[in-house]
Amino acid sequence: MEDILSLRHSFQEEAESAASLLELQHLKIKYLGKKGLVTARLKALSSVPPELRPSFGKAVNEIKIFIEEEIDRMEALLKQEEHKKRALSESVDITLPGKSVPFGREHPINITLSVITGIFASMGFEVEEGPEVELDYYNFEALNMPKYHPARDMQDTFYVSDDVVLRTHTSPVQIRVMEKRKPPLKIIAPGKVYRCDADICHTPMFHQVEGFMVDADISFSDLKGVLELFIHSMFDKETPVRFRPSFFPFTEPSAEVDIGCIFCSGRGCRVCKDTGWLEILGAGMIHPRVFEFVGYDPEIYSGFAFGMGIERITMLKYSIDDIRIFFENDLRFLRQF
Ligand code: 2NM
Repeated sequence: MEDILSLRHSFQEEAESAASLLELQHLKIKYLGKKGLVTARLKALSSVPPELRPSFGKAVNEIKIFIEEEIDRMEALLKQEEHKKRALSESVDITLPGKSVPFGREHPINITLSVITGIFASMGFEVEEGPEVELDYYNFEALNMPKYHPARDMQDTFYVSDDVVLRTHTSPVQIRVMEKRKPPLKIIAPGKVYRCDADICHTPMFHQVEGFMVDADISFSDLKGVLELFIHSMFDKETPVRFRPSFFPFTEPSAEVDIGCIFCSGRGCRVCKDTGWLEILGAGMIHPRVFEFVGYDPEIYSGFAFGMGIERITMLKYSIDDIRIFFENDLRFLRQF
């Protein structure tokens, strides 16, 4: 009985100094485990003289229950304390200012592109895209620029291999569309184009929107109407528009389209080089030879096409005088749009 009493004392002492759930777990094993101190007493019951057995058995049982209850109680206590400590250390100070996530914004080139696309969409044009790495055939051949044609030199082409180039304009998209589909077609093709050239007016990659309309009986008047409406939506409704004769291998006749200088209202300034006009588009009636390449009968179908540089139009709209700033990703520039 003394043994049981001292067991109770040593347990109580150890229990008091148990400061964590882990220590309590060790204590439980030490006393109640398979090789535990209380378990050993229970096993020893058979070697106790028969007359003492009932009282000894009762005492061992009582201490077993006592230890079990004590451990359960302490476990609950320690769990509560640990929970409190965690809640305190993990608490959030809701008075602190939040961490703000800076918003991204649209690049000025994409802003202009959206405006242009929106204007043509309102006239019923569809948007089509195509590959930037393009076959020589689609970039030149089918656009009436055979090998060794002088117009190819003007375009400063990046060659990938003998018959593969980085597209120098988005016209190859139009060829691919015409090959696949039948008129009537009203399509614009926006995207990146590549020319080996770099100064304040040129970057080796820039953006273009080209477009075309093909059906029976499409005339130069349709070209003028569509482009004038476009220009008057893009710039002021009163902006003067002028068509000048020009040359492109894929159109005949061809024209360059100018608007009255938006900086000096045509009086003459540094931007328009004292001409009073700014060139913003190239256009023309699609060459019959282009129609033959895509399998359209030029006796039945006619159409117009046009092309413009997005950077140039964006520079005019926002008075930007160096094209390279679009691609430097200086946030002080990009945040102004
Ligand atoms: C321009 C100017 C004139 C043009 C022609 C074609 C096609 F594929 F239909 F023949 N697409 N784009 C064109 C015509 C582009 O850019 C200054």
